[in-house]
Amino acid sequence: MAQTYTSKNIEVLEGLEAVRMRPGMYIGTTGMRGLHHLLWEIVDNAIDEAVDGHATEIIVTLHKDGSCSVWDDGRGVPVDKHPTLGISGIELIYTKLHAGGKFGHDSYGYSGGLHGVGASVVNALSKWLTVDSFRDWTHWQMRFESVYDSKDKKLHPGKPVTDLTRVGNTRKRGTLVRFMPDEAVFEETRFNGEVIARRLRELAYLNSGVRIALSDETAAEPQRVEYQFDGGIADYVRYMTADKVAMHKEPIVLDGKKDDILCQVAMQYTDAYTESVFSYVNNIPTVEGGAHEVGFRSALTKCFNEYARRTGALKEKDANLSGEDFREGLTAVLAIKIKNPQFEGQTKGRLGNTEARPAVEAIVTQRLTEYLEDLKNAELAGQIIEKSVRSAKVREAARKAREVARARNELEAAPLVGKLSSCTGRNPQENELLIVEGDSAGGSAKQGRDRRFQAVLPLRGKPLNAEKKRIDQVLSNEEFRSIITALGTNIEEDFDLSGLKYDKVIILSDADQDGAHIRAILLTFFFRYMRELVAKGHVYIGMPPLYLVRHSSGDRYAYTDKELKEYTANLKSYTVQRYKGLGEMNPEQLWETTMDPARRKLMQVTVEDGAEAEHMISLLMGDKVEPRREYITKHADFSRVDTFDEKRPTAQPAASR
Ligand code: 2B7
Repeated sequence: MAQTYTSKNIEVLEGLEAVRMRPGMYIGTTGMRGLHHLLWEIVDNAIDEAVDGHATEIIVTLHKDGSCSVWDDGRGVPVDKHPTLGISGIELIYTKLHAGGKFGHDSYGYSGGLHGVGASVVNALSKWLTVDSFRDWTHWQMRFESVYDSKDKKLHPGKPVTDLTRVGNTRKRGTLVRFMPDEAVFEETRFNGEVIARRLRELAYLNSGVRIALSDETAAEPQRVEYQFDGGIADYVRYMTADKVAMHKEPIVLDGKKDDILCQVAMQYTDAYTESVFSYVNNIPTVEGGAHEVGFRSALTKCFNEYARRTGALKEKDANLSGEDFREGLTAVLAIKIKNPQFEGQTKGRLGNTEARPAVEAIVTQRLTEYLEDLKNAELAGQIIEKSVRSAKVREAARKAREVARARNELEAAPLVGKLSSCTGRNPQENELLIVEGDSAGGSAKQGRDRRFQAVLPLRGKPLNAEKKRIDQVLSNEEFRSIITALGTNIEEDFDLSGLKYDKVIILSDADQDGAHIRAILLTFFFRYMRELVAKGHVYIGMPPLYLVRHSSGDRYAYTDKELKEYTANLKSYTVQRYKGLGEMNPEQLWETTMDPARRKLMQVTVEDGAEAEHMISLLMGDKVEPRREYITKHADFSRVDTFDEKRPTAQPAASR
């Protein structure tokens, strides 16, 4: 990865050619993620300019020709010649690897760049790129292209094809960068407006006051969204708790700076039973946590325990409450800025800088202590302590109950008999569990499946809403118990992925509102109690077809209304059968349409955007019915659901066996 790539290598590979040769080293992948990474690199520069106090607005535009541009109203990229290199600031930034980036000077204090690459990488991976700098009443422009040289038979990426040109006078100030991702590099070059809007909104929360707009000109109807949150991460927390019952109206805000580490916290308590802490480092989500989260958690535990003793809620003889108890019902955003972030872990989502722990701990301890000492806050503080004491009692009771259950081996025995139809294959990596809504569809799935690798677990009725139950109630629910037992991973702090018996856990529910609700409940359960299962990409949603088109040339299944239109566009006499539920299909049809790995459509559920998932869960599962109904009718599911293509050549249709 980028870490092992030293400046020595760069010299050997000379400039931007190196980026072309190994794009993955700089942007991770050449798939959708990598494509968007290009945009984030440019947006990062605009954000830096804004956070530094020179720009107030950023506009991202998706153009009809497939290119993308970013505007900020900052100082404009410098155009004067570099004293020793003899080229303009623009040329330097866009053609020299790492200029101004990770290895360069730090004109900006805290750089984000997950891979430490800059604008030059974007240029290297683009067909063309233009930079307009509006500075000192002058509009400057320069254009770069990836050009093929017939003499040396080589592609030269990111070459200047114009001089730095004085376009004319201007009253504007700012920078406009427009680029066209090269389809020779990327598997897919179409930007996803939703992904971009979501990230821009996140950036708007994390950088309070900055106005960030997205203008999508690629759609039939041009669309524009604009985000600006003067309350910053406090607004973000409010957004996430919007449909929960909050204990207090205003999120608690704590911030400070220590040893060059800037730290901001916003937190709010609700009547939920789970905790939702989201952390960021230099605007990058740290989904795997790290030193800063550890510091935050220990400060919280320490401060509240001290406060509980000082106010007499905890007696001398009492043991301290555990951190978990103080985090029950907590929704929090922790955002820090640090000079040389070290991202570690499987998805580079964990902060490794050990110095972040004591710094964050000190800042939060100091600020939270001040907050608790303020008499204005005494009532809320008391409520939080009370709630935490209750939580500790319940947790202790649940732990005892679980121990008893474990001793009786209850989780392994009775409820499953006759429900789960396991598969014959013994390799968990090849096996999948189909969780099927309803007994009748469950029956068809059992008959239609390939029993060598497909296990079926039918669900009777609706499992209870995991969002609103305590762990002991979830554990006593038969539907959830059978899922936990079938998967073999256990839950929460006992969760152990190595016990997983199925590589894919596939939810099969009807394509109606009830089906959507059941799906949402199951996803919530996985998200809350087996988050790693979701994070590691084991959870999928099976998509049953909506229609069967019968025609003399053969029958065809349509999975969307769009497909139906396409399939029937040139047909003369045909009939359309609409499927309302999985139960309407016979075993063979169910296999063909929804279970056969070669033909089915699966969506992989990911939790890249935990905060967004959090908001959607509270919408889907919360007490307020109206927003939920609206949401379900508008969207299919929570979180980011990616379409997923798969190939499993070993599987045979049930009918042919
Ligand atoms: C580290 C490099 C990339 N840069 C500057 C100054 C302003 C500035 C930029 C920018 C993205 C798309 C619109 C500094 C910093 C280069 O040096 S980059 N604005 N905006 C940007 O790229 N937006 C700058 C000191 C004095 N004057 C200008």
